[in-house]
Amino acid sequence: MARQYDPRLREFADVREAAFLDAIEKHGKPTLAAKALGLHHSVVIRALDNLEKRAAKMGFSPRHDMTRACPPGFRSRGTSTLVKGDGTIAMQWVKTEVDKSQDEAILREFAESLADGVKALAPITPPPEHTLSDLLCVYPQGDPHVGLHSWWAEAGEDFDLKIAERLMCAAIDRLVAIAPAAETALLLNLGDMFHADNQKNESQSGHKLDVDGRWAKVQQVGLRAMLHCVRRLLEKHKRVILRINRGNHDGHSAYALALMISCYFHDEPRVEVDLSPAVAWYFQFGKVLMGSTHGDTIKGPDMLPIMAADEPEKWGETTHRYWYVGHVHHQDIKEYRGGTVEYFRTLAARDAWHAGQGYRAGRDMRLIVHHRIHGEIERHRADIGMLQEAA
Ligand SMILES: [Mn+2]
Repeated sequence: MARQYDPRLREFADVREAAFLDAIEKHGKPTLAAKALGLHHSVVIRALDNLEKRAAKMGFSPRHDMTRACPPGFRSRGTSTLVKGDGTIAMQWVKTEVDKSQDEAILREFAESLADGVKALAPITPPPEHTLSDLLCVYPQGDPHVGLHSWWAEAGEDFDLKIAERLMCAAIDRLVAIAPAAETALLLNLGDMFHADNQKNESQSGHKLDVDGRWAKVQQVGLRAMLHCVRRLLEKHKRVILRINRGNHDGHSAYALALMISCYFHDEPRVEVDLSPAVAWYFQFGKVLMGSTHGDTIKGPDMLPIMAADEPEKWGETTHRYWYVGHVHHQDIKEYRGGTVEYFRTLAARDAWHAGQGYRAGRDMRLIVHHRIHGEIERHRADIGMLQEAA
């Protein structure tokens, strides 16, 4: 008589064994099933014998009255059956033990799940197909102050780590969406990326700061937000330049952040992270020369003469000159002989101290588009209200 296989064995079968069980059900006998599959019958029988042995280890062997399978991670250590005089079962003990052979698999799966959210170097973003080589998009990030904590009842506005990250990302999302397909983009952080430079939660001059989260956590959020911004720019622009100016709040952390991002994009030639530690930074694009600094050391009226002194050749080659500056948290553009100096607003809320001092500036982020010959030709704006609605 042909061997019978219990259909409940499917629960323990792999794909191949399940196919053998299906074929036996269809053709009646293992020999016929093997023939239909083009295999020798010993192959099918050996595979299903193995399946029965494996199921028995798990406590399932109906031919031996073992029908209580063990939970995952356990295996049967044996069963004791009390059989009555008429042959029926009066009682059965199913003894289980931890299946050590599955320990490693379970641990491995757990270890892999730990790494779910972790990515190593930057994934490659495919470059955009068409870009305009005469255009440059500048995305100035005015004083993000990641880590600042404000309470609306005291400061009139709420601000914390989550809000900071959401606003930075939403602003870039909106501005990149409306940006022209310029070949080159400059992500220009104007300083004070971080509210506090260390665990002491003090400014460089020793003033106590209102900080949300531990320093390490703030660093992680800042890095994550900046990586989002760079990757978003890579979708639209062929070449992305990142400059992070150091501010009066983050003299050390700002530079560490630039280093981290340069390592992250080590294998991505489309990203250039500027690692100059200089306070004044210059960038030439055709007839356009721009300078950037946080603004706590050099003052506006001195900036254009300093540019001419620092970069006499670039000064001579260009006709459109701009300074992009942060620090004051409000909008201010002034034209001087030779160029303009522009201070930018921030997306960050004011803290309790600034609220008390009467600071009430608007909050937004800009995108400024330059032409290689004609200088600034258009600009766009993401207002805080739009970003709060979108979030
Ligand atoms: Mn600031």
